[in-house]
Formats: sequence, C-alpha cells, structure tokens
Amino acid sequence: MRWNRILVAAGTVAALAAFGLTGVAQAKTVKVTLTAKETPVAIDNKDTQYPAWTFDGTIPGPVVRVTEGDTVDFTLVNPSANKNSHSIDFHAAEVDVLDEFAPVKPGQSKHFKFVPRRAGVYMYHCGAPTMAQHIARGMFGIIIVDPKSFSKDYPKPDREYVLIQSQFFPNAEDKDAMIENRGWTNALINGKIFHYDPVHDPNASLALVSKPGERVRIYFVNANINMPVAFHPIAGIWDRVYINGSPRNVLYDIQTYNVAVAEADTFDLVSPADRPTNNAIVDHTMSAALRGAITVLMNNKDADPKMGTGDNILPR
Ligand SMILES: [Cu+2]
Repeated sequence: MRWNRILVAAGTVAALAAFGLTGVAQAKTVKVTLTAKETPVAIDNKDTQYPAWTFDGTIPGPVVRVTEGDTVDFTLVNPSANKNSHSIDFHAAEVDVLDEFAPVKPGQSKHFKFVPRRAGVYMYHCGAPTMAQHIARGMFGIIIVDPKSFSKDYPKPDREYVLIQSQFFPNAEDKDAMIENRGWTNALINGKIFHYDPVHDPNASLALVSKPGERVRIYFVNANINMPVAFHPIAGIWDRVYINGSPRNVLYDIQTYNVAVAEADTFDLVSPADRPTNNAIVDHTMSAALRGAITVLMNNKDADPKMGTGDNILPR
C-alpha cells in the first residue's frame, strides 16, 4: 500500500506562554501557508483527471492541526498562474468575514493570525464567488483543534483517520447545477470515488485498518454542496460521537448520525476485541453510498502499526 505523508502544517515557531498552572500544554505559534492551485487531479482509483481548484494541489487540502489556544499564523498565496480569485474560510476562526476571509486576486497573498479557542474539528474552504463552484472543484479541508489534554470523557485513541466527503459534479463549469443540486454523479471520500473500498472498486488499493478492540477515532467533514450525510459504520455502532469534535459534546451508542453541510464531527468506533472484523463506513444516503461514499475498515491483528498514527491519518 502506498501512503504519502500528509502535509501537516507544523511550523512551530516559539513557545509563547504557559497555559494555566497544570503544565499540560504550552500555547505555540503555528505557521500555516496554503497555496491555491488550479490543477488537474485524479478523482478515482484509476487516475481519471478532473480540472480541480485546490489548496496545495490536492483534494482535500492539507490537514491543519493545532492545539486550542495556539496562534495560527496564516498565509494564503494565490499565484499569478491562476485565473481566479480565491480565499480562505477557517470555521475555527472568529474574525471578520470581510477582512480575513476576503478574496485574494491572482498574484497576491493574504496574511493574518487567529487563535482557535474551542477544541474540535472544523472545515476550511475557499469562499470566493461562486462559492459552490470553488468548494465543488476541491477547495476544502480540515483543521483539527486538539484539546490541551485527554480525559475520561475524551480518551486517547489508538488510531486516527480523517475522512472528508464531497459531491462530484463532472461538469466543472456548471455553477448553476452545483447551486441547484443537479448533475452530481458521485461521492468523493478524501477526493476519490470509493477511495478506500476494494470491495466495490477493484482499483482501490487502500483501506483503513486497526487491531481488534482498538479505539479508532474518525474526524469527519461533510464538504458536500447541498447534501447532508447519514454517517453509519456498517456492522458496528459508534461508541461515541463528539458533536463538532468537542470533548464537551459527547453522545454514546449511536447507529447513524446526521452530519449537516459544512459540519464536522468526531466518531469513535471500537471493534470486538476477540475476533477479526470488518466495517463499511458509509453515508447511508443511497445516492452517495452507492456512488462512492463507502470506506472499508479492516480490524485484524496484523494491522500495520503505522496506519492511522502520527502523520498517517489522511491516507492518500
Ligand atoms: Cu477558490
């Protein structure tokens, strides 16, 4: 299996201040640069090319990961080679939509800082007009804002994976179809149809893995244009669902959780410890599941210890 390391924005510049008296975490400044790239990318496992608009050349863009209270020192670069203005909208930022999130013309860049103070998982995306088209063509990603520490309510997971679902509109120029929810043919998971489903796609070479009994934590983003997601682990039950990824918003024992457009949530799955099993993690909405939104999770004792750990949480 081929695993490119994800590009975690991790330029720690300096520890600025100690947080509280516990010594649990020190706030730091994290430098993040995203570059808008209008470039073809593969949207399935057989390398079918699509004229995407991206952050850093991939769908989704890089995982951005910080700890609550950190300072994000952010730069958006829009190279002069691009034809369109682009922007950034971090759902984890509490700023001014007309300032920080304003469109940036080709050949220009934008710099600002923000402090994500609420632990959780958040979408980021381009908001330049027409926003539906910029998201549908691939300009979205996740920012994970980790809490300062784990707890009984938010235990340390054994594996972590990022799954981001989006709608695929093959006519990249038809903005009206995107707005009106017409003409979408497939669902993408981390940018590809049946990305991690060798059962439904013989060209799929990746699946998620864990060992029996491990706590697998999935950070999920609904980056669809107009469709909610009925997120369900076939042959399993979500042990916990953290609404918006916040350790304070925990639900237990959930079969299906409805994820709104632009919502992100954290899902914990714990497979039976005494036997190997497989799960199919799906959007149970059939127009999405049967057109790409199925992800296989294989739980067996031979699971690669590197997968779903460290930087290997967004399998490419
Ligand atoms: Cu854009």
